[in-house]
Amino acid sequence: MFFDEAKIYVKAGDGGDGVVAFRREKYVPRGGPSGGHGGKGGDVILEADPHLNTLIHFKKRSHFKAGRGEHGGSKNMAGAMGEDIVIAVPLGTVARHAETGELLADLVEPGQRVIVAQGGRGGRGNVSFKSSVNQAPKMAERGLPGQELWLTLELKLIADVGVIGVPNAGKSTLLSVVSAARPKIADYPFTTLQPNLGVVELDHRDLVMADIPGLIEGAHEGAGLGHQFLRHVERSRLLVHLLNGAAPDPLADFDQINDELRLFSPKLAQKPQLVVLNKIDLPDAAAHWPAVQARANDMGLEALKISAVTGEGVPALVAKLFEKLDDLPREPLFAEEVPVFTLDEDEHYFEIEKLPNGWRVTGPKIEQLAAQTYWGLDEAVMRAYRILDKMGVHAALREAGVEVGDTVFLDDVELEWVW
Ligand SMILES: Nc1nc2c(ncn2[C@@H]2O[C@H](COP(=O)(O)OP(=O)(O)OP(=O)(O)O)[C@@H](O)[C@H]2O)c(=O)[nH]1
Ligand SMILES: [Mg+2]
Repeated sequence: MFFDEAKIYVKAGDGGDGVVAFRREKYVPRGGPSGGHGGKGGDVILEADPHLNTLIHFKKRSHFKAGRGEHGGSKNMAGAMGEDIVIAVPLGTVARHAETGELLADLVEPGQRVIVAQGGRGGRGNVSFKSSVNQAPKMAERGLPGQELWLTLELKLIADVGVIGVPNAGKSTLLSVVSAARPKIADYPFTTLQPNLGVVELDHRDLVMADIPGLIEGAHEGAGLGHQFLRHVERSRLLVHLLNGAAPDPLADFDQINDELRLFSPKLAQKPQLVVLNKIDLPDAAAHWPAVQARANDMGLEALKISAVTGEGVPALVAKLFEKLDDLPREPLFAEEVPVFTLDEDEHYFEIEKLPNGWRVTGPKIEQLAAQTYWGLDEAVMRAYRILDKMGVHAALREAGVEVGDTVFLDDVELEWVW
């Protein structure tokens, strides 16, 4: 398969901070809590856009950031949500986490959207921490950072037209004259070792044509090279069956290749075929034409004759390809992999590390707590300690040998241990 590739950096918006505030009312010395929530940060979204054909636009721009959530207001006002950013990609784009390789999105439907980086949650204002025992909480949460990561984007180009035939039929020559592709061409079999793809244009429309290595008897069992590449044309909508007009018996080749297709995959054998006799510039090839045409007609197939070298019949072939494709539905691309967005498996998991000057605790929940807590507010700190206790962090630290007065880093927040 042919890939177009790009690497981009995405950063979702940070969540806005929650606020500590109290109502001021006439005759009421101290009103209830009224600190609003911070807004959620914007998400980074990929959207499949049918008007795009390549990933080339990411050469110009490779960094994308969504908006941050606003902080909460004092009068119970929630902060505004950060704005999402929508990145348009062509159909057939697969997005992976650049470091882990994890599949994040496989965009196949026009307009399909997938969130690839989640905006951070807004922090809760002190309204949320009011309880029967604490009518006036002096604590709130800070917003969480938005996810940020590098993505690799790969575009799987699916050929609309697959050119099949025996070695030396002139498949690569044909591709080279109808597209900008420059495949290797030579007068011996198996010149083509890898599929070549080219874009064929006509009146502002385009189609993708694939030229694969030549097929021989036994191809379905792995003889020659064609076998591994038949999959490549399995998704194409139309096959051009190219016959080598210079061969002693092009029709025998034709039958042979059709047998191989059937044996490899019935689905492939049923694909619409256009029978094309090549090398018609040679007298021997021209002599084969009436028989080829008759056979194709018997099978209900259309036949054309061309010379890829002189160009005779080539424009008619190109026009025919576009005409045929107009009537053939696009296959849904592929559903081998389902898009998933996984969160960290065990969010309570943490690790303790001994540093020369203290200790460091890390883990997904620890990271969240460190970012979320207003470390200057006693009540917020007490709450954080309670959560750490429930998670078993205290016990683990004690076991590791932490003593009162030691320095403990919660992710990157420095604390003096007081337990
Ligand atoms: N006279 C004549 N020769 C042609 C024509 N088309 C291709 N050839 C020649 O046929 C030979 C094989 O051409 P390729 O395009 O490499 O054939 P292929 O089908 O890609 O071959 P493999 O990659 O080996 O399967 C080359 O020497 C071409 O110049 C044609 O229309 N007329
Ligand atoms: Mg070739």
